[in-house]
Amino acid sequence: MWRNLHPIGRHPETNGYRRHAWTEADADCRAWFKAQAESRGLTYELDRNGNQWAWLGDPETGGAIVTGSHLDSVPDGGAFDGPLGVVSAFAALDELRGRGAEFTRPLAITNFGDEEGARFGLACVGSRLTGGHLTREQAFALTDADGVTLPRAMERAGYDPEAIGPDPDRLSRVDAFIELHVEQGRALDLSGDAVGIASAIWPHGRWRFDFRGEANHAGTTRLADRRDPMLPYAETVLAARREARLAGAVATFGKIAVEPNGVNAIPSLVRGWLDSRAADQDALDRTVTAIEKAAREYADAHGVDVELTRESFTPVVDFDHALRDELARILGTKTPSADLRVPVLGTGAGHDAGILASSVPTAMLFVRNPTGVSHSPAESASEDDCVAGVRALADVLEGLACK
Ligand code: HGY
Ligand code: MN
Ligand code: MN
Repeated sequence: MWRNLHPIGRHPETNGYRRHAWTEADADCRAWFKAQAESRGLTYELDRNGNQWAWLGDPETGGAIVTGSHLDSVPDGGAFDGPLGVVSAFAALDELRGRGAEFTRPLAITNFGDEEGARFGLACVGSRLTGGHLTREQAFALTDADGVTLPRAMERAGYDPEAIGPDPDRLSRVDAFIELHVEQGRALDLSGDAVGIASAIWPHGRWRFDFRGEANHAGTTRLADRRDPMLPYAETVLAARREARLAGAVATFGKIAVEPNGVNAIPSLVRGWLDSRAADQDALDRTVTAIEKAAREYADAHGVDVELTRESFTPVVDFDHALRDELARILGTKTPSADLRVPVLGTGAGHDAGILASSVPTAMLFVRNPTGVSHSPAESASEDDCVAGVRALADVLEGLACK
């Protein structure tokens, strides 16, 4: 499975993945998912928001246990973020069939679309639409860097954008959603464990800073006469690091767009995107407020205007305690290798399980990432740890959905 998913959307020079929503690479990943589902005799289904479901048993029965993740990536992302959860779900089903497990309720494996928001800027579009956290109007207004709107992109990929919307009936038939994901951090590497259980997801968001100055000639304009938006942008990036450190948060300016983007032209506009996260809402609010205040002061000092727009936000997710503890019980007792202790850990990374947590009980399993590096071609996980993850997921699914 891994080998025939691996080459899809990988860039030959960087070896990073460019599996962005509703592109050809995304279509190829979706074709892979459909083939895996059908080769196992599962009932393949596409929901109104373009999320893919592979069913064992009749979803109408209700009480389904669902597991899966996403297949899309950030620009030049790694191989594991998302795909490990989907591949492990199919592999865990294979393992359970090998054990002769008898399912007492429906099981579904899912691929949630556009989790990374790499193309349209909003994270978890597929699960947000399904969970009713994104209205049609908001979704229809999403636009990529080339001005293509989400509905146009969906249409070009052969999907009907008119169908999108909340799907409460579907979610009412789900008893629990479990997402296995490569850890995006080093907690398991430091604790020496192959698998962990998620406790919470930090509140996190994305804000766009638009610094508007005055385009002019780079060679003939006196320094005193400039209104250069690049300067307050640069000072704001340094302020973001300072304020995050003070608040014990994280803040990243990882994306910038400059107009007209000419070497010999003072920019008219510099757009910078801030990603900020913190263990609690108060620390996040303090960080972003301080960065915004600094940005306005710097902009004023350079005669530049600045506008701030919040493009994406996910409040803190405290995963369902009963389900979390049930996973710990199952893994603590069922896992054959007694040395597989399963620590419970928080994360700063967003996930579909976080979005769906407000609709159904959700939980996450993390697989050790030996360097913690993610959102990079260098992202890795050992085969042994990935197998331990599949076994743990199989144990959890057996404990929740089988006799
Ligand atoms: O940004 C995140 O935390 C996730 O990878 N979408
Ligand atoms: Mn990611
Ligand atoms: Mn992910």
